[in-house]
Amino acid sequence: MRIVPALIETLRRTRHLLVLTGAGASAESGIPTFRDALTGLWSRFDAASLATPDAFARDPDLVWGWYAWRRMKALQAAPNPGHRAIAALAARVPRLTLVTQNVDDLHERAGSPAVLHLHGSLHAPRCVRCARPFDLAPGVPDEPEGGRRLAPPRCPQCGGAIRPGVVWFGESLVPAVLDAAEAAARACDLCLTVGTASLVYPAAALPGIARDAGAALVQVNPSPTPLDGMARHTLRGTCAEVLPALLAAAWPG
Ligand code: BJW
Ligand code: ZN
Repeated sequence: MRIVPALIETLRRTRHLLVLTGAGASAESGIPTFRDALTGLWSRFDAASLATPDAFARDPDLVWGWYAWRRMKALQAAPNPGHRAIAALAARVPRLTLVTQNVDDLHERAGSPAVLHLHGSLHAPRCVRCARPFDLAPGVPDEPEGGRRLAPPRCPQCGGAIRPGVVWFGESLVPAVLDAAEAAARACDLCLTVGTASLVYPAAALPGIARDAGAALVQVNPSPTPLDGMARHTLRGTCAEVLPALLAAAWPG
């Protein structure tokens, strides 16, 4: 992996680094990306058609079962060298804001504090009726490989159905989280996108906001993305190979 001297200089001079991650950041931890084909019970569906309020209203057991299975996969997964390199970057730059579209907690488990989760979390379900958080049983749920349909639990306070605490298509992001991410995009001098297809808004608008405010854009992705024409540097590789190499090139030893 060749990392050009200009990129090393940019990184070393960075005062406020915004890192925006997507599903590719967790791929090497064994969590399929959003656009990978589904397997098992869900092989007839695509992820985008399950991640909607309509899908949950139409068939709550199907959608809750899918999220229970994904929560199990996330709890069984471990952070990869890419997650760890991002946590290590925070010690190298004066300020780092980490914004993720991922609903797993692998950044936190790699040691990144204060992660802005634009699309919520697999681990924070809530009641559809009264919005109170619901306590999941601790530990890894005992889901069969391939998954199963599963009725959502009911809210102990009001009897409403419990839904995953994620942001589905057509739903608004939590305003305070989006505001903080946009403020970081306007304030950063380097925006590093990692493992995102950059197709889903408003997350996909953050690099453009950063660039319009004068930041350099750098992306890590093995495949082409809409940012290719906009990024100052594109590192064609996977997170777990590129990010540790970038860190070592900028701060050897
Ligand atoms: C690797 C790798 C490795 C692989 N290393 N890389 C403006 C224009 C057009 C449409 C809209 C717009 N504004 C809003 C919309 C509508 C919609 C939208 O964006 N639609 C687009 C599809 C066009 N947005 C919304 O509805 C948002 N809400 C909203 O805007 O509210 C106001 C509003 C409502 C209605 C109308 C207008 C405004 C909400 C979006 C919520 C997204 N939620 C999901 C599901 C979360 C829960 C769950 O996980 O189940 O979030 S969708 C899904 O996509 C998930 C992801 O976080 C998100 C982004 O995906 P990501 O991370 O980019 O992953 P992939 O899988 O797509 O790509 C993986 C990438 O990794 C690839 O590039 C690989 O190459 C790469 N890769 N291995 C590095 N090892
Ligand atoms: Zn309730």
